[in-house]
Amino acid sequence: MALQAAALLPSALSVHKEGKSNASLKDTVFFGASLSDHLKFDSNPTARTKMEFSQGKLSIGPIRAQTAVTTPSMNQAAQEGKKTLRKGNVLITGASSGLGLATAKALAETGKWHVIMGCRNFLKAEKAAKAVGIAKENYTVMHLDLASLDSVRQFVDNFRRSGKPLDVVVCNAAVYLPTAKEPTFTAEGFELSVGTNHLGHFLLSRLLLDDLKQSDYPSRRLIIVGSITGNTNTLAGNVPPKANLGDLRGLAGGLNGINSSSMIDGGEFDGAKAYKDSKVCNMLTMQEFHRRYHEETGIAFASLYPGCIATTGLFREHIPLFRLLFPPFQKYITKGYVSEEEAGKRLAQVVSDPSLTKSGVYWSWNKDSASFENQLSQEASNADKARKVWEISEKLVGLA
Ligand code: LMG
Ligand code: NDP
Ligand code: PMR
Repeated sequence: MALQAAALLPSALSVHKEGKSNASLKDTVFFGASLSDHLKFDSNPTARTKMEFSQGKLSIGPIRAQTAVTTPSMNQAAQEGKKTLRKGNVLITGASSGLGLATAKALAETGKWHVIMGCRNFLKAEKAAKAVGIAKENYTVMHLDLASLDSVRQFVDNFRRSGKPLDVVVCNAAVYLPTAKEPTFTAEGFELSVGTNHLGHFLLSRLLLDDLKQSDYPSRRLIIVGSITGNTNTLAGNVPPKANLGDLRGLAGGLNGINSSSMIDGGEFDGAKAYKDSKVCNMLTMQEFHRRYHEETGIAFASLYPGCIATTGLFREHIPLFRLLFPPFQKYITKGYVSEEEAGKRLAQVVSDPSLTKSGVYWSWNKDSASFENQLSQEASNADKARKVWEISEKLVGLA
């Protein structure tokens, strides 16, 4: 059994494997992370995670994975004796490029995961999966356009009809519109960056929470990708325009640019700020999920900053000069750069590593590529704001 459990550990995801040599305290602080934060371990895990930690790497978690069966509704007790191994099923939104694709590849390669690629462009996703060599049996592309709440609901229906259990959800997709002069809008009329990055994912993850609850997988997780640029306690987060949700008046007004501002704080449209604001919403949502549901469900809720992946499609709307200079700037000046492959391994750790089960955490990696619990900015960790964003968002997406 121990050997089987070891086999479940994705060896490619070892924390220290991709260690970079020239780490310095200065680099790390510049990067918005202090070495003293490195690998702070969970001092107060739930009973569930305690078991996983207390037994170290070959933990209860992976061993219980051996007992899983294909029916999500059957409980653990009913499974005693039926040691059927199944793969974990992980949904990754926006898996057709960049971080999402690299994560899908890293997980699929372990042989322990079936990746559901939730993508707006079906053909692009199929081609991307093939191009990076993900084996056919390890992925399924399903249509999901986060800029349409109907599409989100349709996706959830389709997924349920597939009969697959759902074990981990990764809210990864995003758009960044730094050069837009005027706002554009989702199908329901929300400003596109916040509408896609936050509201689409908010509805998706609220609906899929039920599916995660029904999963018998040992370590169920809901992960929402955050970013350093939404955190004003870092240098990167202080590059203007800075994230600021203000008193949420624009969000409360529906972000439609007609009878309310298209910006959360009620200000003038600024695409770069809208993106950073959306990332703050992502990080706040993760914490509110944790407060509301972790104890009751045992599901781990987490966010992360995977590093600056300066080569992805995220910057497709930026001016060509920026796209040319940004990667060398991040590589040689800030040293915040990571490759898509490395970032994919980091996110894959948050999906499946037995040592990253703690809930309510914003993960980051230091220069040696070791994970640690990072601090969020004041705004991105404000519990009152998290509750308000949650309550307004549920009204906007039709859940309240
Ligand atoms: C807004 O501008 C835009 O208005 C908005 O549309 C959106 O894009 C938003 O956050 C995104 O930014 C904000 C403004 C920040 O941005 C700038 O004007 C910064 C300049 C462009 C930055 C591009 C990054 C890539 C670039 C490169 C630079 C250099 C060189 C590189 C090369 C390679 C080498 C091998 O405005 C400010 O933050 C104001 C302060 C700006 C000055 C920053 C000074 C900080 C110093 C840090 C190091 C910078 C580099 C120095 C160069 C050294 C050369 C060797
Ligand atoms: P990419 O542009 O490569 O990936 C974004 C993905 O989101 C694409 O697959 C895109 O689909 C998808 N997407 C966009 N809009 C929608 C939509 N309406 N419905 C469904 N999918 C959609 O960027 P990255 O890989 O860099 O970004 C991934 C995540 O990482 C984002 O959450 C971003 O905020 C975060 N991040 C990125 C950093 C970086 O430095 N790049 C740093 C910190 C965080 P399509 O392929 O069809 O365009
Ligand atoms: Mg930033 C410590 C350094 C650091 C890091 C880790 C990032 C990450 N950036 C840093 C510093 C700086 N940036 C500095 C000093 C500047 C001024 C020259 C700068 C500028 C800058 C711009 C114009 N940076 C940017 C932009 C973008 O358009 C990107 C952005 O804000 O997207 C929202 C961006 C980013 N810098 C980062 C990261 C990770 C990004 C992009 C991705 C993201 O947050 O999702």
